[in-house]
Amino acid sequence: MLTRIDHIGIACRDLEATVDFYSRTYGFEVFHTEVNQEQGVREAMLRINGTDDGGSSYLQLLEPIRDDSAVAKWLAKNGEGVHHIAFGTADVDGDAAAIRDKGVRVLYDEPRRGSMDSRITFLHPKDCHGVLTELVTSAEAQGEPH
Ligand code: CMX
Ligand code: CO
Repeated sequence: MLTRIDHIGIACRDLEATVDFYSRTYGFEVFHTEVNQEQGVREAMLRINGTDDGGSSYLQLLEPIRDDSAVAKWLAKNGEGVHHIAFGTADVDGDAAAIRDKGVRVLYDEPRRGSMDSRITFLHPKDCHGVLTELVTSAEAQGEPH
């Protein structure tokens, strides 16, 4: 079951400048940074709020590290802005399978590693009314009963 907004992914050209904007303008602080080689991004997670299932909601600021990455391709076409939304679930495997059965393309056969040791997969934006949609099971939620 999808129980919360885990994060909103925002594509940017300069991670430090974008972090600085969110920090100066709204007072949001960096909770975590990492490089995800597989996804081809440097990223900063800004924690916005806790959620009633014990998780959190974040902004995920994404700067591409390779020209052939999904975010680089998207930036070249659209410029900076909202790239995807991510829903949180305790069971990314089960939810992805159920959504695939409804005829929505799930991009990965098995969930991959996302921010902060989460497990993630994506739904094709063309099957989701134009919204690239990510499903996330956070590290904390892995192993919880669902
Ligand atoms: N939101 C909405 N539509 C999108 C999109 C996005 N983020 N990215 C691509 N599209 C649309 C394109 O506009 C294009 O539409 P048209 O055919 O109408 O022009 C179509 O989808 C195909 O796009 P493309 O530019 O040719 O790109 P690809 O097909 O090569 O890749 C996708 C699209 C979704 C398969 C790829 O971006 C992907 O695998 N995404 C998942 C991984 C990812 O985004 N990783 C970065 C984030 C990591 C993280 O969150 O941790
Ligand atoms: Co994401």
